[in-house]
Amino acid sequence: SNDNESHQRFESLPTRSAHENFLRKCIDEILNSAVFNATERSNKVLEFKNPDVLANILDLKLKSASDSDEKLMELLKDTIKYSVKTGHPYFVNQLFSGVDPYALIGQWLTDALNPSVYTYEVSPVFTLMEEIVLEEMRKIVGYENGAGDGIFCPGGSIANGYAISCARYKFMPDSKSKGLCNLPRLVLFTSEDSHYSVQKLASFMGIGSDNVYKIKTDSRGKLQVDHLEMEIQRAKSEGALPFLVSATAGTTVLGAFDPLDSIADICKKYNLWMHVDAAWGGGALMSQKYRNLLKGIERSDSVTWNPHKLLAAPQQCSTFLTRHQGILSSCHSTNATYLFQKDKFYDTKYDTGDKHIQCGRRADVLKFWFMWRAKGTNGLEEHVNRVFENAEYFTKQIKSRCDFEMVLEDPECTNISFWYIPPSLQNVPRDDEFRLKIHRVAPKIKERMMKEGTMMMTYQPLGDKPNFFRLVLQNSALNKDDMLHIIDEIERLGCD
Ligand code: ABU
Repeated sequence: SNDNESHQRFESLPTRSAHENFLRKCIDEILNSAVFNATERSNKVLEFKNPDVLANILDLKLKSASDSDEKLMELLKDTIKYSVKTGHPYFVNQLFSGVDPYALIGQWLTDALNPSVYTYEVSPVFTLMEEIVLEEMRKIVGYENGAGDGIFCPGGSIANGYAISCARYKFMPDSKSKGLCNLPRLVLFTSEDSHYSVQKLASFMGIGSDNVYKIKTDSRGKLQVDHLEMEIQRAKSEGALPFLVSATAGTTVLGAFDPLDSIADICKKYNLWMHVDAAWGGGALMSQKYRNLLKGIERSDSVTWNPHKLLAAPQQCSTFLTRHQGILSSCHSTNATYLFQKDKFYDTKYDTGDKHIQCGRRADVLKFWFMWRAKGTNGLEEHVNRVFENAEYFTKQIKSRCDFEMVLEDPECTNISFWYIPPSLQNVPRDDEFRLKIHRVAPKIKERMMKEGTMMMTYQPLGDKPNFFRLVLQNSALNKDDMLHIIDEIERLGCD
């Protein structure tokens, strides 16, 4: 019986060769199906099934008895088959995509070594590697000699939370021990187009979402500095304590870059912590041609920069950088004596884990470092230039077609927002009925592309704008023919 088999299997653990055989077969399958076939243009991006149907197809239930290697291989194949192929050139749905072979090996090596980066004793290589990479990133941001501090953390939202935490600590160091009682009402400022995590983390940290003052954006999606100043003055007149401005370099939907130099002037004038959420647009710093988009970032107190976005490192690879040496540690350390013993035989300043709010932590640095070494800084610059050039080419092409309309006439980053106007709506008055109908076009085309599995591109409304598509490019394996294919595919799917 199955129960007997699993019992025997448990008692006599498979030999190294049995393990090796299984691992090699799995790795071959993953390479073939999840990497190479998954990125073939002629293959589908996804095999969509509704949740109730997929739940019936997949054998997900956990059991008392163990599964055979053959069964496990079947499960592995099903997992690949029904997962979205985010490395596929026509997965242009999100702020990440692509498969870099070197980064993938770095990712796999991370999993093979399975470290946790909190102490030097268990992660000697990764501790040093993190310091090197973070210092280089700070230099690229423009902090003098790369001085300051930084961490790899789980996602841009958490990195933005670190900014709020460090800024609060800088102005109210007692908050670490005393908590929120006796604090004045703290207010932070961010644009209405900034990432939702700023508000989420402000709530999470007890600042409160009402104390996140949303600053208006202009027609290009950039924070309006005069409104920022008015809101700072309003907060002060209310008796609140303004403490942080979270600017954005590359907004999530429109890809707008806030005017960082002007925001830095305001932060200096009112003595506020300046954070730049460059989770998305930070990659542009690698390019001499495009880094000017972030001019002024070198004056910031802190930066969120996710290499898993524009630089196309695998998920996830997210950093928080600050010019303030030691603040992460002062703000977050608790000196757990079971882990961060001060009487170790090596220099315990390399036990960097206590400056994080996490304890166990993946070595997300390795895949990025390995990819960086494989491409060189010049290769990363070429990658960035390539995705920007594709974005410019795509924009030029849709501007030349009468069935597309731009949301932003001249997008700054590699997200391009546009409406597709199907033939049935091309010669109708632009009234409320038109708006209602155009609002339904992108969801319908999205449904068709997902059901056919040919492409994935997201859509959203924004403010009073009806649903529009957002193409996102960060995979430098795409070329001009792909840009034309994507446009043709929207026309094919929406031609009625
Ligand atoms: N910060 C996550 C962005 C998700 C997306 O719109 O692709």
